Amino acid sequence: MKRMLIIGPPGSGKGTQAARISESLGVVAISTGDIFRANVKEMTPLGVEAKKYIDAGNFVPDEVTNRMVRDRLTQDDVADGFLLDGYPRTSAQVDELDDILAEGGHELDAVLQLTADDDELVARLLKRAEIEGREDDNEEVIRHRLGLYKEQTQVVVDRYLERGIVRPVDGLGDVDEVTERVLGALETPAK
Ligand code: B4P
Repeated sequence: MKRMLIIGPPGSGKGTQAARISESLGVVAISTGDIFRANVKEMTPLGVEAKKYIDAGNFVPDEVTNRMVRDRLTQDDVADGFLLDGYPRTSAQVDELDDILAEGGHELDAVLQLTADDDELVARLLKRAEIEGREDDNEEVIRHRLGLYKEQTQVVVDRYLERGIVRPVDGLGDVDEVTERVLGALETPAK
């Protein structure tokens, strides 16, 4: 399993689990959210552009996001594999990822799908708001992000389900428990 992604609603534990899987399996984890936030912090042109979307809980436009991911996935350190976290989030991003991989003669091996109910997701993100103070972690924006997930990202999961590469993982429970399930899911047949 070399080329993977982790998908799930905001607060489902994508970033948390991606860091652990990356360490366990020795693959490079790439988080689009982290790349955007690093650019916002440095006030690069990309960061200035992205900030207005992120703070409102909206997706950064596909064109901007796709260009950034293309740049990242064509670097040498991912030639042997990667774990994408937070991308693709729209159908257009699925197409772009397919193109990038096909150009290198590759395809996606696995999609880890984390699930959790809305009340748990909101509770986790409000807790993170207290600790990290992220602008996009207030209840109104969180509910908006959850809505966008259902409207635009569920179709991404559906497209991968059609390919039979999705491995659903229950994201409820403590972080270690979920990590065990994620690693176990990579050993079992996909749906
Ligand atoms: P992300 O950074 O992907 O933000 P997120 O959906 O909130 O997920 P994250 O990975 O940070 O949180 P996690 O679930 O691990 O995106 C932020 C924004 O960037 C987007 O809204 C969008 O504007 C933009 N963006 C990013 N990618 C984009 C794309 N492809 N296209 C367009 N725009 C894009 O964890 C959440 C909290 O839960 C943490 O505090 C964690 O500690 C806690 N937690 C995790 N697991 C837990 C567990 N088992 N139990 C209890 N708490 C847990």
